[in-house]
Amino acid sequence: MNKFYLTTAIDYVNGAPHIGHAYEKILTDIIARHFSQRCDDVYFLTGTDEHGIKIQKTAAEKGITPKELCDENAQKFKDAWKALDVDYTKFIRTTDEEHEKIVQKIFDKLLKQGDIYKHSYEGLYCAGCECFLNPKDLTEDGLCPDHLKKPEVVSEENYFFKLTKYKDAIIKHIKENPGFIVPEFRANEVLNQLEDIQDISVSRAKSNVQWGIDVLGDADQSIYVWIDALSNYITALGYDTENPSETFKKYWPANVQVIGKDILKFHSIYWPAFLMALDLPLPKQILAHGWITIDESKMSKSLGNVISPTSVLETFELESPDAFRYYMATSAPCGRDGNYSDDDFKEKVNAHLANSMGNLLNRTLSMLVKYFDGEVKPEFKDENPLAKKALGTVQIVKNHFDNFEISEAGLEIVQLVDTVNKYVQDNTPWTLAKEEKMTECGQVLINVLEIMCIISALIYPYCPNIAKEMARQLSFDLSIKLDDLTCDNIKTGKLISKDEIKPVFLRVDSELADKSSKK
Ligand code: ME8
Repeated sequence: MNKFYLTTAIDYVNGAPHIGHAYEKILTDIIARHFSQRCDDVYFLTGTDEHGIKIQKTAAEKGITPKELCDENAQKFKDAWKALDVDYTKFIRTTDEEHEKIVQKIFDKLLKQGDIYKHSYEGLYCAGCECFLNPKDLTEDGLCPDHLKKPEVVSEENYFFKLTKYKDAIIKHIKENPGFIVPEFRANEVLNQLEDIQDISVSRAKSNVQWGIDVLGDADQSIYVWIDALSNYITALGYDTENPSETFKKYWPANVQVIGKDILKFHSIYWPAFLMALDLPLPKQILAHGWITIDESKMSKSLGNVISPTSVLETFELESPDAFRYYMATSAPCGRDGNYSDDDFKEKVNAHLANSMGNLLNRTLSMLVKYFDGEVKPEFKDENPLAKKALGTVQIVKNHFDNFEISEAGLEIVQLVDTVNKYVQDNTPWTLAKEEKMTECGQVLINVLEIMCIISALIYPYCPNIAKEMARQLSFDLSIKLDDLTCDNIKTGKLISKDEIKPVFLRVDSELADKSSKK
């Protein structure tokens, strides 16, 4: 594997980020960090989707220009990702001049080659989805099933994309590539949707939607959001219809495109069709994650339960985002819906990160200092009974990541921690010390610390700050590739002194959670 290109959905900037947006960016960041431990060249793209009627309306309600609204909110997304240590390579905004220019050229090319044509149309438009809905997909009361709002009847002359021309090729691609849509059970949903697809509108009348990219040579039409939005994945790399950049040639096609289940249709039908029309290869995989609920309820402004990701860090006075990242990533298997609750958060991160993992390192290093003044003697390095399990876990974690089973991989790491904890309980190094079996005692401690090095590497994508602190105390080089991991990580000689030992993760205070639930 010599490069790994991965992308997230780009978020609408008509509001501030919430923990659903954060979930996706954290998942993608974890995948990016994991693959950076397996390959040298990872490119991680995220950004914001800034055009369309929704943004135009929100700006008008606030009495500001759409551009002002976009600038204000795009910054909030960037700030949130910084606070969550989402370490992207590039942040694209669809109002970036470069992006807008290339989208116009893409549209123009498709128009000239006959994939786009003009057509009068009357349809039901949902601003929440930014798309026309099929009457048969509405609820019994005629509402959009996702936004529970009545779509607007729109009658316009628009440009249409010949989606039907690509229907058979897309069906073939999905059937021949069972891993294209992850999780696989969603592929059937897409195949069903493909049954009755029609050509799609790809522009809106300027009289209705002003906040969009102009169609070249037709001042009455704006390019409608999906051609604009989806193209970000290639414009960010410097794609150009005539002269694609070296970066584009190097990274496209994407290895994985991470999106939410609600926008799978756009990514597994529209996007492949646009790419086929541009004669470009399709992304290798599309990962459709589930949605995050709050205390088992759908997050919504009307319920007043929308949580901002940074508010969780503030509520629990967390110094780093690691616990929140770990919690979100392990909240549910990737394609299923997950849930956030303050109590569950507190319980899980205290159990897994503080009591199990942090405590194990702290206790072991403290014993090394107490019994050996922090010194690793050559005779402590012996055959390690935990080696097989630990190196086996590395393989299992890699396999999980190959299938984007991020939650399962996280729980596998915690299981390894449990095994090591059990080894300590079974071998009682404190009793060995009391019995003056000092070599055996030292061996047990070093066997544990060797595995803690492996654990720090495995947990790094989820909890980069905790992992770095663990590695610091173990004098372990975290930049090692997973395939190079061995059970010979601890050097002989002085490892650590008493004042260098610090808890890697402090228990989340239960009083803080109680305070927050009473708010
Ligand atoms: O759909 N839980 O933008 P968006 C998990 N601009 N994920 C959630 C979520 C929740 N509660 N709510 C939203 C758009 N998401 C378009 C995308 S891509 C070319 C254009 C996810 O701001 C959602 O599934 O409505 C999507 O993947 C992302 O957040 C952005 O949603």
